[in-house]
Amino acid sequence: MNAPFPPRDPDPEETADWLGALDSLVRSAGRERAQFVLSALEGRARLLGVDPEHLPFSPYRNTIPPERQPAYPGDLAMEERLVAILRWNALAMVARANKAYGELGGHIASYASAAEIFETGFNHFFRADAGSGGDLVFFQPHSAPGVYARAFLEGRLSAEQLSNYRQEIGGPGLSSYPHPWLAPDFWQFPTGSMGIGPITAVYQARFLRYLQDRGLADTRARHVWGVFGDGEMDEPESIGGLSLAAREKLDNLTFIINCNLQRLDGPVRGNGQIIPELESIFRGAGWNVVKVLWSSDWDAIFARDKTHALLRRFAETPDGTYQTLGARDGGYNLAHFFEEDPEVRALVAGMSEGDIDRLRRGGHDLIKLHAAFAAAKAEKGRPTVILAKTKKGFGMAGAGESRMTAHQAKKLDTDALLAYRDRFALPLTDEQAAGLEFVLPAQDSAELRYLKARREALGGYLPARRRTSAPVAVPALASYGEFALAAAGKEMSTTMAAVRLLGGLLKDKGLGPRVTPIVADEARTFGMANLFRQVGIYSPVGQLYEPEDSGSMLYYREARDGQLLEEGITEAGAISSWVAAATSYSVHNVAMLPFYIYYSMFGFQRVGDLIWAAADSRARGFLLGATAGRTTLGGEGLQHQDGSSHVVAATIPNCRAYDPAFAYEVAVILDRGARAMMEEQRDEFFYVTLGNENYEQPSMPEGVEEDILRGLYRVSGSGGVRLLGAGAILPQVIEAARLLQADWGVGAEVWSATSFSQLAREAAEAERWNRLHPLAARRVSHVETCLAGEAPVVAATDYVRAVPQMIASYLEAPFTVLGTDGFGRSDTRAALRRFFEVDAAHVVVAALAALGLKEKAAAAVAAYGLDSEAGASWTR
Ligand SMILES: Cc1ncc(C[n+]2csc(CCOP(=O)(O)OP(=O)(O)O)c2C)c(N)n1
Repeated sequence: MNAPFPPRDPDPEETADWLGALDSLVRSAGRERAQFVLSALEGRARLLGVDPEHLPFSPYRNTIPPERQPAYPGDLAMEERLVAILRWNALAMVARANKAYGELGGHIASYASAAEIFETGFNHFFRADAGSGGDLVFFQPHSAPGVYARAFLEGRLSAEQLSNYRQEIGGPGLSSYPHPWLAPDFWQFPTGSMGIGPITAVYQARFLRYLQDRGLADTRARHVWGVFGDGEMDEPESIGGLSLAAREKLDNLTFIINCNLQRLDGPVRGNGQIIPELESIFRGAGWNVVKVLWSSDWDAIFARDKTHALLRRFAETPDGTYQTLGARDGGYNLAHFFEEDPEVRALVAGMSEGDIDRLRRGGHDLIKLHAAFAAAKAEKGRPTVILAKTKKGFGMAGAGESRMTAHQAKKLDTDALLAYRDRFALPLTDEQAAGLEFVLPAQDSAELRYLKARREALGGYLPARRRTSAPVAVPALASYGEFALAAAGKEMSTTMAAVRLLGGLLKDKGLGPRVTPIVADEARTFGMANLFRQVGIYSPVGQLYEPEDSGSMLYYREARDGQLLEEGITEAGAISSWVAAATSYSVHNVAMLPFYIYYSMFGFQRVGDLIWAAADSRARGFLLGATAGRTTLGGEGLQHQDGSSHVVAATIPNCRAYDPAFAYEVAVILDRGARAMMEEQRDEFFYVTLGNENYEQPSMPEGVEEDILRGLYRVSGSGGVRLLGAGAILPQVIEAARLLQADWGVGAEVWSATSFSQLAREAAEAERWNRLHPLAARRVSHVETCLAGEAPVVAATDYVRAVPQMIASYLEAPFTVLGTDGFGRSDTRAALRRFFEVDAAHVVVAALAALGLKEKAAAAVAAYGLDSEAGASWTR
C-alpha cells in the first residue's frame, strides 16, 4: 500500500526538526501560509531534481476539519427520521418483489449505503426546474429504490407502483434502474450500465457551458451532480472524461463517489485502499477532492490524537479489513483495530464497546456530507469529487451490513426485519414490519411537511423529465439540397453530399444555430475542414495561440462561440457529447440537432452501449457512420473496415438505419429525419452510413421519397431477375444489370435498398398483425409489395449477409445474398470486392445461378475469371 508515512526513517532527529518547523508555521501563520510555503518548497525540490514520488493523496481523514464546517441549515433529527423511513421503504419494495416472485432481483444494500448522500442532495442541494432549468442529477442505478421511495413520500408515486417494482408489464410498475424510455416523465439519465453515468455526466456539464457560450440558454446557475459507486470507477468510461472536466474548468460538476468499499463479488480493493487511489486519480486529473470519511462522532478522537497515531493506523488498514471491521461489533473493533496500537487504544480509553459500535463512517453523517456538498458547490474553476466512505448494507446487520454477499441480499427474515425496524426506530408493529408494510406518514405530519417544504425551497421535485420542447422548423430541402437532388451524373461520394448538406443546414437562420457537428479527430478525413473556419471549433477560452495555418482560408479556428465540438480521439467522449445535444430538447428545453460523424467501425462496435443508452434517453440526432462499408474503405484493413454496424443498428428499436447509395437519398433521409425529430418531435434517431467512393450521382427520379424512407425502391428495368443493391455496392449492381443484358441476354430490375432494417421492421409488423388477426384482410408490407412474385431476388451489400437476410422470410421468391462476411484486409476497392464476391461479376453469376441458367453461370465464372476454388471470405 502506498502509505503517506515513510515506513523507516534513517534520521528521525533531522526529520523532527523539519516537521517542527512546519508545525510552528501552521500555528503562527496559519494553514494558507503553510500551503504557500509548501508549494514553494515543492517547486524548489523539483528544480533540484527531487520529484515527489508519492501519489497525490492526503491522509485518511476528512478534508474539511470540524472548525470549517458550516452550521447545519436543516432539522437534523427530522432528516434522520426521513432517511430511516426511506431506507425502510426502499428495502420493503425490493424484499416484497422478491418475496412474491423470487426472481425479480433488485438491491437493498446499495441504497442502504447511499441514503444519506441522496438525502443531503434532496434536502439541501439538488435544485429543480425553477425557471433556470434546475440541476441535473445522475443517480447510482441500483439505488433506484431509494429514489422511488422518496417519490412515494412526495406523493408522486403510489403504493401500488412501489408494490410493482420491477413488474412493468401490464399495469403500473417501476423500472429496475433509471430508464427514460420506460419512465419518460421521471428518469432523465440512464445509468444502469456502469460507467455510462460518469462519462455522460461530464459531457452534460460541458454541454451546459456550450449552450451558455453560444448564447442558446442561460445555464450559469445549473449544476450537474453524479452519484456513482466506487466499484463503478473501474470502468474505463468512468474516468474517461475526468481530464476534460478539469481542462474545461467545469465547476458546475460534482461527482459523489459512494465508497462503501464493496462491489458485487467482494471488496473493491481488498488488499489496498480505494479512497486514496481515487483521490490520486482525481487530483492527478485536476479535480478538487473532498473526502468525507469519518462521522462527527470521531471528531473528539481526532482532537485527542496529537501524534497522528490514528492516521497511521488508518493508512495501514487495507479495505478488506475495513469491511470485516464494518461487519463486526464494537468489541471486535476494539480488539482488532484499536488495540493493535497502544497509542490508538489510548485515544478511545473512556469509550465502551457500545460507543465504538456507534462510530459511523462519514458518508452516513448528514453534517459532514452537507459540508462537503457546500464546499463542492462553492468551488470555483474546477470540478469536485466527494469521496464519501460508507458501509454497504448500512443498518442491515447480519442480513447484509458490510457482508461479502451484501449486494445479493434481496430478502430479510423476520428477525432481521424487526432488528432493522428497531435500529431505525420505525413506526411499525411487529406484524407490519414482518409484512413489509410501507411507511407513509400522514400528509400533514411534520415529516412530510418538512420534506415538501425543502423541495419547494429548491424549486420542486426531481427527477422529472420533459418530453418535448418547442419545435424548430427545418428549411425546405430544395433551398440547400439542389446539388444532390439534381446531381445529373456529377461524381461525388455520399460523404461529400452529407457534409455539403450539413453546411447548408448550418447556414439556415432558424435551424442553423441548433446544429451541433461533432467529430472525434476526423473532420479532415471526411472533408469537413471548411467547418473549422465557417462555424468555428468550440473552446471555452477561445484561441490562445496563432494557428499555424492562420493565413489559409480554412484555418483551424477555435472560438468561445464555436459550434463544432472537436472531441479529440475519444469516441466515448464524442458520443457522450452527442447524447447531451440529442437530449437537449428534454434536459434543457432547447432542441438541438447533433451530427456526430465518425469512422463507422468505431461506432456501434466501439461505443455501442453508449448508443443503447442514448436510445433509452430518447435521443434525437444523426449518427453519420462515414468511411463505411467493408470494401468501400480501401486500404485501411481489418480493424477499420465496417461490415457489421447495420446489424447492431437494427437491434435498436428507435434507431432508423440507412445505407444510402446516392446523394439524393442522403438528402431525403437527412431532410425527413430532421423533420421527424425537430418538427414532429419523434423520439427516434438516424444512423446513416456514408462512403468515400466517388461515383456518378444521378438526379432523383420522381416520387421516390417515401420509398427511400421505407427502405426500397426501383431504380431501373422491369421484369426478369430482381437485383437489390445497397449503399456503395449499388453501382456494382447497376453494372451487373448491364452485363447480364450485354453478355448473357438476361433482363434485370435494379432496386436500391436504402434500409433492410426498416423493411424488415415493417414486414415483421404486418406478419405479426396478420397472425393475430387471421380472419381480417391481410396486410401487405412494402417489401412484399415491391418484391411480390417468384422471380429470383439477388441482394448485394457491403455489409455482412445477415443485413439483407433480415427480409428473407418475407419473400416468396428465391433469395440470394452476397455480403462481406469475414475479416477485412488492405487492398484496393476492386480487389476487395472481388475477394468478398460483391462485385458486378459475382452479382451476374449469382443472378444467372438463381435463374437456373447453369450453363451461363458456369460460363460467366470462366469469362470473368472468378476463383471458384478459393475458400469463402469468412474462412480466410
Ligand atoms: C457495465 C456493467 N457491468 C456490470 C454490471 C452489474 N453490476 C451492477 S451493480 C454492480 C456492482 C456495483 O458496485 P459499486 O459500483 O461499488 O456500487 P455499490 O452497489 O457497491 O454501491 C455490478 C457489477 C452493470 N450494471 N454494468
